[in-house]
Amino acid sequence: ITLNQAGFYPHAPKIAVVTQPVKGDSFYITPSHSQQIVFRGRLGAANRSVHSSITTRVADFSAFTTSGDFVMVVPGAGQSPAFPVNANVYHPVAVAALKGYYYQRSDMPLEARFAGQWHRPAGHPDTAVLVHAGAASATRPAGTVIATPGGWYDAGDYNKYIVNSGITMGTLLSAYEDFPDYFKQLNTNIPESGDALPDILNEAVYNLQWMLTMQDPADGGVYNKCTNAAFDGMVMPGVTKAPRYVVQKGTAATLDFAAVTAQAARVLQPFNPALAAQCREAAGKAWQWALQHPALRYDQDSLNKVYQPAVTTGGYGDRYFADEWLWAASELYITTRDPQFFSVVEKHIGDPVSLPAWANVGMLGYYSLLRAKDLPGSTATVIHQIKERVLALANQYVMAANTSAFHTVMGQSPGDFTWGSSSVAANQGVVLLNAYRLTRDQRYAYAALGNLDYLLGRNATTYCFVTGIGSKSPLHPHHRLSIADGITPPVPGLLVGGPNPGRQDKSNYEFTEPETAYTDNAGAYASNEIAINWNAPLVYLVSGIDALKQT
Ligand code: 9MR
Repeated sequence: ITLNQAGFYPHAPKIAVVTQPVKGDSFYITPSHSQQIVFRGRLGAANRSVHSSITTRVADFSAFTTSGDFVMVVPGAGQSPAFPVNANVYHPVAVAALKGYYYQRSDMPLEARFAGQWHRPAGHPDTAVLVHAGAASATRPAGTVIATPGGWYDAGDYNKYIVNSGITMGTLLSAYEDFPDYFKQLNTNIPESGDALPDILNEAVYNLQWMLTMQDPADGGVYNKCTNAAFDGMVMPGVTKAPRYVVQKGTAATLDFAAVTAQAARVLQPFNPALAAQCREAAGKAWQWALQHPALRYDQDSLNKVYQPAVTTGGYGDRYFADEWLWAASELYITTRDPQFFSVVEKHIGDPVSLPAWANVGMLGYYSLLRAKDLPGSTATVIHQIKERVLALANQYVMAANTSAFHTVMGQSPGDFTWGSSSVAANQGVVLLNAYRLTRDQRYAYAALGNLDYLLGRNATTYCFVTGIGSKSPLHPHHRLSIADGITPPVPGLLVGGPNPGRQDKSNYEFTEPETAYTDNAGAYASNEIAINWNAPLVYLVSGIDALKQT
């Protein structure tokens, strides 16, 4: 019996999904510490999943609105894990998901008063990083030493990638821009808590300060990443002293940087005008560099044929830049109101736009344009078109949820189960919350909630995909910190990648169908790693839902 292990709101849809055959039609709910039946319901018709050989029966108990701790019993199928029903069930998830970034901080010690049992020394200082041969320029020849400290580790590895920071920061800054009052109250107990900035911005500024160091002041271009030549072993960060490098600048990194710094400039303006001004200037310089290098790919394999040492860490080597142009132009336009940027938005308005992913960021520009206040009337036609597109996608999602075996939007297309599939579910939820904000049509909010249900347990694997949350969550994520720290529970608040039938890690998977190809094994990096770009839409989704329940 799979369900959202974090629990349910008293007055929202509540669905459990039974994944084994049962003869009867009935289910009931009891308090977790008594046999008294407090709700009885009927299972829905059998529904064969299109992503596995599982046949499901839906147990809809939305009509049950009592707060407390409960279990569901399905005669013939046993009972569910205990789950709470109350108005705050997702708040701890929202706090944990944002706090997850603190644990990824690279260059500062994590103190026990903030990190609890996961306290640890600082990791990589990155105060003396080499300019890689493939990144050499006139002012910075190969081997030049630069400082590029701070920022979050990307994932289970200890490298810092601008492209992936881009979508992550854009998503977090958008969460703040969409729910500012909520985030002004949200305290994650980090060293900066209690200062003038909301903690989501404190956390984002930590990574922003690093991103700013990745821009070459001579020309405005931005290095693709700060990295080891090869992945570190499964050790604590900073234990190995392998040289660190910045590698070739690229158009995706530079435009993502421009988008993030442009957005940060307007978000930070009320809190830190000096940093905001620095960001605005950095964004402009990055844009200028991109105009000079409109389609320069970071092509690691080709670079490795020419330059030493070979770099074999994550590539994030996007080759299609129209969406980065759209996103950067959108953010720069909103922040500066300079019409040159809007003309680039208009140029790309006919481009296909799909769900956000690290290589697909156009939608982030859409979100910002839809949110922006007081845009000139001349933009109205374009904004209208964008709104129609977001709503069309959301409508397609809502329709899919009603018929799918787990009653989720997730899985509406076979491609949903890919590397980082959890972020697909989370980003679909973000699309839906944007549609809800545009229309206040509750169907969108409920469909978003359905994908949160998916992430927190109502799925074919029976796992809640966020470490430390619920009754069954990953214990062995592919996360060097969690593996090497000697602490039994993994670092909490981290969203694992989720089912991925590609299984590129070649680990042993007990289940291999699209929606079951997940294994809680530390070697299974293709389904059980964590990553900053996956946690960000989780932060948006769960915080947005927690924020909207008031309204
Ligand atoms: O999330 C990335 C996924 O879309 C790619 O298919 C995969 C292979 O290139 O890489 C993933 O990103 C990894 C990055 O390259 C290195 N750090 C860990 C990331 C998550 O697995």
